[in-house]
Formats: sequence, C-alpha cells, structure tokens
Amino acid sequence: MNFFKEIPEIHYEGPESDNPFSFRYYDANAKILGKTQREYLKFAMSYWHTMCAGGTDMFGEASIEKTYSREGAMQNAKNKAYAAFEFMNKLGIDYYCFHDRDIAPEGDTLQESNRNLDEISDLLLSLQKEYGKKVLWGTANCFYNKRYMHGAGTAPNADVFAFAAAQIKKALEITVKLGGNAYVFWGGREGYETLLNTNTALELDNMAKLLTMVRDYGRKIGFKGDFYIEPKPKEPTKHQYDFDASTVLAFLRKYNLLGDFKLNIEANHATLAGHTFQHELRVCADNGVFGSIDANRGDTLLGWDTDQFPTDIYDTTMCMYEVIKAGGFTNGGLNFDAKSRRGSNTKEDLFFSYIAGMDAFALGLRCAEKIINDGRIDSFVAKRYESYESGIGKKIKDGTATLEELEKYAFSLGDVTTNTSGRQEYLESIVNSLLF
Ligand code: XLS
Ligand code: CA
Ligand code: CA
Repeated sequence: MNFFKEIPEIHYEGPESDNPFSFRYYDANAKILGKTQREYLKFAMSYWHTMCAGGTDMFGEASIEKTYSREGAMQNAKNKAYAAFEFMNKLGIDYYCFHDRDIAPEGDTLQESNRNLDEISDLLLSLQKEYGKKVLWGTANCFYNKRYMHGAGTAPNADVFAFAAAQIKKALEITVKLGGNAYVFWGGREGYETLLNTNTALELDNMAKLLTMVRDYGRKIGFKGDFYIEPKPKEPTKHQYDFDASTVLAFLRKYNLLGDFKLNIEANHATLAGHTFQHELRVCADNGVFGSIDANRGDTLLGWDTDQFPTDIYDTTMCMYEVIKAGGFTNGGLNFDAKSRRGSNTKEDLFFSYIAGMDAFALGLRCAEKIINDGRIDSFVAKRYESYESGIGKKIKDGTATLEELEKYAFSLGDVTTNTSGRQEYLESIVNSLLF
C-alpha cells in the first residue's frame, strides 16, 4: 500500500531552496535551547483532518479524495492506517492524535464499535513499532452521532450520558494501549442553544462527575499521563461550557480536578473567544495548567472555526515564546488540528500544508529564542515592576501590607504624578527588528 507514492520524503534544504517538497526552516536535528527542533516542537498529525476530512462544507460535497478502499469500512480503516504512517514517515512527524471514530468505523452497537477499535488498534500498534511513531493524545468523538445532539456528558437524557461514558471508557483504554500520554476532552456539544430548556447547574455537575469517573478509571488502569480539556467558546453550540482557559480553570477548581487536568489550547478557539492565542497560553502557564497545543489559525475576517494551517510568523513566534517560558512541552506537543482549504484538494496540497505549518513553527521557535536571548523585552518587563521589589511594593507583593498602612503611606506621598511609559510601539519595533 503506497497511497502517497508520487510524493518524496521531505527533508531540510534551507531558506534558499526552491524545492517545494523541502523544509526551509524545520531542521529536525538542529539544536535549539539544548534540544533538537524535533524534540522541542513535538509535531503531531491530526488523524481526523489529515486522513478523513474531504473538504465538505455546508454548501458542498467532498472535494478531496480520502477513500482508501472500496471493500468495506474496516478495509478502508486499515488502508487509512497504512496511509497515515506513510504520510507521517514522509514528513518526519513523530506523533499523531485521534478520535476513536477516525481510526475505526462505528458499528451498529457499542460492542461492534469496540471490536472494530480493538482490531484497528492492533494494526496501529504494529505500525507504531515498525515506523517508530507515537500517540500524542486520543479522544472520543461524542459529537457527530445524532444521539449527542443535546450533548454527551451534559445531555438531558441519562441514557445518552451512560452511552458517552462507555464510549469514553473504551477510547481511554485504546489510548493507553497505544501508549498515549494524554487524553483530550473537547466538549463538542457540551453547551446549550437556549437557556429556556437548559438546567446549566445540573449539566455542569454531571460533566464534572463524568470527568471524575474517567480520571479515576484511568488511574486504575495505569494511565499516568495528563487529561486535557480543550476550550472553545462556540460552534457547534451557541455557547460551550468550556468557553476559554479562564472558564475551564474555574470549572477545574470548583470540581477539584486540578492536578490531573491541564489544557489543550487551540489557536482558532482562542480567537473565537475574542482572545489572542498567546493570551490563552499565558493564562495556562500562569496557572500551571499548560498542557498541549492544537496548532492552526482562524481567519481574522471570519467568525468561525476555519482550522487553517498556521503560517503567520508573529503568531507562531509568540506561541513558542510562551511555550519556552512555560518550560517546553512535557506530555503535550504541537498537533496540527488544521485542514487544507477545500480548494487545495490534491495530495501535494496536504504535504504543502504540513510543510508550511512545520516551517512556520520552526521559524517561530527560532524567533522566540532570539527575543529571549536578546533580553530587552524581559528586562523592560522586570524594570516595569521593580517598585514591587523593595519598600512598600515588596510588602504588597509579600501580602504583609495592610490597608491602614497603605493609607498612611499614600498620605505621605501627597499626590502620585509620575508614571512611566509602557513603550508599546518601541517594544513592537524590537520584535520586528529581531524577526526580520
Ligand atoms: C473541534 C476541535 C476538535 C478537538 C478534538 O473544533 O478542535 O477537533 O481538537 O475533539
Ligand atoms: Ca482542536
Ligand atoms: Ca478548531
């Protein structure tokens, strides 16, 4: 089986290369910040977009050929697995992420779906060994089937909740079987369309119960990795409970799930929530829940989840700046939750898309390293807050100042008329001079 036979292996050739099938910036074995780029960036292939998505949209049928066999759904899934490993191998991608239903077809019953998963995961395991590839994370698709039209863990119907729980149990077992160090919850339809028919308090309590059961079961079967929640504010539902990083943090704190759960931040979901990608990463790092990244981007002119390949160097730079500051990835990595445009419909386009995304992050990593090594931004920020390092500021920072003491201090000041400039434009021009 040689699905991508017309495509060569992709290697680093440098920025001057005009070979479209080469990396211009991603030099896998070159060291950066003490690790190879390959170790630092931990690129992953998304099974759903890469192997399954045919370019359908609300207005049109598939435009991209993603059929691997016409001899039944199981043969198709097997050939898809061979093609996936051929694809990762040609690009030098070490990890992949999957939903249960991406890798094996859903059967007529849950038992049949589980048997399909057992069979295909045996094949995946042997391909992982043959090619030296790993699972970054697994997840369950609890949003596609119509039974989940009102949600899964937040469904108003307990049978749906139970069905979802059973499906997730199996998806976690398969993730563990395949050696994944992370399991993702993206609450596809965990939200509401109207408050007129929704008991939000019960739905959120139930969601927490589900996550707690999965956490406990995972630990029982020896899963030592991280659970991730992936925030997204809307689409497909009008309001999704896991709106953004701060909302998810409040949920994890309320239900005592911190420690086992971290966050998987997707660039396009950040912008849908009205934040920058960097902001969401910063919120995670500040709160010790930085886990993994779904690398993609939206379109600034469109208000929906376009899942485009990330090619904006400012974005990838500021992302890697936050990742470096957070200490790099542990169990997480950079998963290309991105799809080629409907009009980019050839096998070559799939490779060009990944090359563009991988190069953008490799360049972003180098640019972020430059900003950090240059030191002007860091020292500006340190200086900006230096009044908290001594005197009254230190007391505030240490939590020993009282309101009475601050009043006395303020009276002694007369008025506060001095304030230093934030120098935003100057800092932006430093970034530009380092990038270009
Ligand atoms: C959809 C999400 C989804 C998750 C995994 O918008 O990004 O693909 O990453 O279920
Ligand atoms: Ca995602
Ligand atoms: Ca998305």
